[in-house]
Amino acid sequence: MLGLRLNPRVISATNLAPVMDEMARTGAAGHGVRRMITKAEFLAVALERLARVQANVLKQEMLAAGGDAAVCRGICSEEAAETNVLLVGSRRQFADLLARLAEEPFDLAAVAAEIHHALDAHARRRFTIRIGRRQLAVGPRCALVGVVNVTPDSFSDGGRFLDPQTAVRHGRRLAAAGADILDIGGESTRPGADPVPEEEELARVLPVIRALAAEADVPLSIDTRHARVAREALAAGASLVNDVTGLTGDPLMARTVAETDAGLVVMHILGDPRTMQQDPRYENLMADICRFLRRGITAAREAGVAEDRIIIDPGIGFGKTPGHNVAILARLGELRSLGRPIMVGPSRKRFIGQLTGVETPAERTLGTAAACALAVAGGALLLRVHDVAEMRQALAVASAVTQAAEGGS
Ligand code: HH2
Repeated sequence: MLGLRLNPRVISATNLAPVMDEMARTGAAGHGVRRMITKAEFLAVALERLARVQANVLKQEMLAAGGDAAVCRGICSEEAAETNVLLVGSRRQFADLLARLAEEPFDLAAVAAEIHHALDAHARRRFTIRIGRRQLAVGPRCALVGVVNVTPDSFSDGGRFLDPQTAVRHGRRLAAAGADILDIGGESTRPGADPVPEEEELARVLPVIRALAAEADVPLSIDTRHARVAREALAAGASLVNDVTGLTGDPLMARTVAETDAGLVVMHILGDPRTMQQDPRYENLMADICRFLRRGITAAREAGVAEDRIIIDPGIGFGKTPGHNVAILARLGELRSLGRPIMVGPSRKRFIGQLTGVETPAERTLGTAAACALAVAGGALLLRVHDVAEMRQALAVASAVTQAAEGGS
């Protein structure tokens, strides 16, 4: 039930914890509070490409439930064959709508099931991610993924950790500073970067993975687009594959992950690293990212990757203008509709330089902390960062405030 057909997205929801608190202070009975809270939570759900008859019945039923629905103007007069739909209402009104749709023909029970799944997924705050033989619990606590770039040309630390021993020392330091995962990469995916031959990528990452696997007590992730590199890195001790192509690159990647018990990061990218920053355009930014990630999750599951091993990532900077990156952070919560934990990697990226005027990537730590804190407020549960100790501090505050606002399960 991944909603590939309608690509449903829950657009907004109010913070419930303060409302619950104030209701309880009135002395109202517990069951009364639970009933009333469903009226206090306001939701908007976007659906794509509904057939005319479905859209018309859906609108009628949402109006009957006390909510409202926007559809394309020509849909009643039969000028349009299909339409996108935006439903707005309280959680109670959505529950009423779903009950009504279950009785309707025209495959509306299936539409109801997709909306139901997206609403449930959006409300979820805790996940246990399976990564190899380990389990990582996230929500409300956020996990930090420390970056170990064994490359000569990464945008922020290229060349600093190319020597394996230096890279291992760096990984050790990040783990000691509180990294929950170390993400090791041997190919820069910065805008305009040239691909690296697989042999070279392997020669860079394998010694580092072997050494860290022997001593570090944290799961190791391999940041690669290549199934062969992923396979050999997993054999050397990694247990998570971070595929920045979201399974659209190497056709063997999904099967490679499925054949092991590794976790998988499905990241959104528009185009490929060489060309991705040449005038990136979206029809509907969040809908397009959401659809891409749904396809990635579906491809992973069809290849045999268990759902509880999958993490999603909107891919900050991968085929995005600064405006796109800011909009993604502002609307990150919509990706909760997919029901998988969200990872975000804003660390030191160019949009932070453009917003702050700070030219040197390594000096963008404070801008990164702000981006990470806001990502957490939007629902991120894993942050991929270069500066682990500093971000641990920022996240401690951001997680506490977010939890106080949301409560939630
Ligand atoms: N960003 C980079 C690389 N890998 N993976 C995920 N899942 N999400 C990201 O945002 C992400 C990523 C780019 O950062 P970095 O590794 O520091 O640079 P480079 O690609 O130049 O090595």
